[in-house]
Amino acid sequence: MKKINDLESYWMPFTANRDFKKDPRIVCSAEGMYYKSQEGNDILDATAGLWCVNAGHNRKKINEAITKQLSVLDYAPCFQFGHPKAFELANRISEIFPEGMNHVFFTNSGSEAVDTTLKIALAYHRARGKGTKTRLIGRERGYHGVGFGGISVGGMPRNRQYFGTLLSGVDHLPHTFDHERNAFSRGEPEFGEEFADKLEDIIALHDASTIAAVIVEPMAGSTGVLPPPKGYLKKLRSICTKHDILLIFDEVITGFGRLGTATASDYFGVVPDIISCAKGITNGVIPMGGAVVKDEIYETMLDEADNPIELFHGYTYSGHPIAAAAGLATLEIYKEENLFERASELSPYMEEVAHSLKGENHIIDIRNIGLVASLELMPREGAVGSRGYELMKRMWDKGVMVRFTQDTMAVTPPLIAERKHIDEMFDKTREALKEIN
Ligand code: PXG
Repeated sequence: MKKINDLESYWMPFTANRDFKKDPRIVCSAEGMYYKSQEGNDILDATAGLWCVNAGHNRKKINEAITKQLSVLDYAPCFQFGHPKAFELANRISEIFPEGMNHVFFTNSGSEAVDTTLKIALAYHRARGKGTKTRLIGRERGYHGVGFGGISVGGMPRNRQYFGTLLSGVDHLPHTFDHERNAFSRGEPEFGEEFADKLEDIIALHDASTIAAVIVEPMAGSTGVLPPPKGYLKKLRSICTKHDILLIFDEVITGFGRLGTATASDYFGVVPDIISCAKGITNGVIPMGGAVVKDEIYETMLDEADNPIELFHGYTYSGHPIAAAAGLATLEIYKEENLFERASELSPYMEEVAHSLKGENHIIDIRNIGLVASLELMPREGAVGSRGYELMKRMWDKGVMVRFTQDTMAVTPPLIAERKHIDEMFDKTREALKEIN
């Protein structure tokens, strides 16, 4: 009989299961900026969970809102019926999202939020008599979750190569990473606005009458933190407008304060047509996501759709009352504690500390924007990712949780972080860098 230990049954996501189960890293509780490991060690959360616990762990206000909601209304369908909290949360999100984006379609995750934005874009063009506009344009090195829509427009090869032919009618912009010209940039890199011109080439090839939407992360996160070059997003916006193509910002990471503003759209002063969000919407406590659309899209769908049900799309748990209650409490915390401003105030400090690691062992680039910093290590010959993986494990042993994509480390702490936490993260990184070959 196969020997099964008590870790074997759980097939862990995006994890080297074999390696993990030999030497597991398990957390059992969390408070504020710290997890507690199974062994009882404090583990500083340098990743806000997975870019989601923006208000820090174990927030009483959220816990109480959830507990209260459970005893008032545990579940209610949102197909053809409704409940107050979903409407209330949509209103609160509209207030902090860009002007003129006042309609929210709820999902349960970022992946679902992304697929929802793509479906809305297609249905919208069709409703307004432009049913030939069906192509979707993503970007190399883009991450848009793991649904078939998201991996089709996404540009991380491993997330695509195992899964067949994906959606047809998809093309990709080039990524904006330009190590030679932009290494060790602070904030938006100086060079690369012209990468947006490639959109004109794609449009010339396919014709605008066949293109529904362009989807990009305003700041690419999962692929190793790539802030957009100066002027790049504005250029994408103006090309999309010129050709009647919708611009979708995937703000699953950037939404709710990561750059020190409610949205990256706010931060960069560029307003897309649709925004996907998730993660920080509920502080990661209860799964939830959303697609937020411009008024014109919602109104066109309601006026022009060929059926009283304007959009044949939705999830059993869209607008779930417990998630909505968690979302409302989370947004209140962000507001009461000025957490977005706080992140903005802390980010120059994090920038300084992060860039002070220039010259350390293995470091070939350092990037940052908002409360995000990344350190890129020189990959080992023939073993891309192995140095990063080892550093991540070292950091765990030193009591800091960090995320690596191959050899790039991302530091994305909760927005409640203080200077001492930033110091701890980077001091331990400096130490660990000296210890690995
Ligand atoms: N879009 C973007 C831009 C994301 O970053 C998703 C969609 C998918 O969200 P869900 O909720 O379906 O996972 C994401 C998720 C990392 C990391 O280490 C990032 C994500 C998830 C897990 C790890 O960078 N982002």
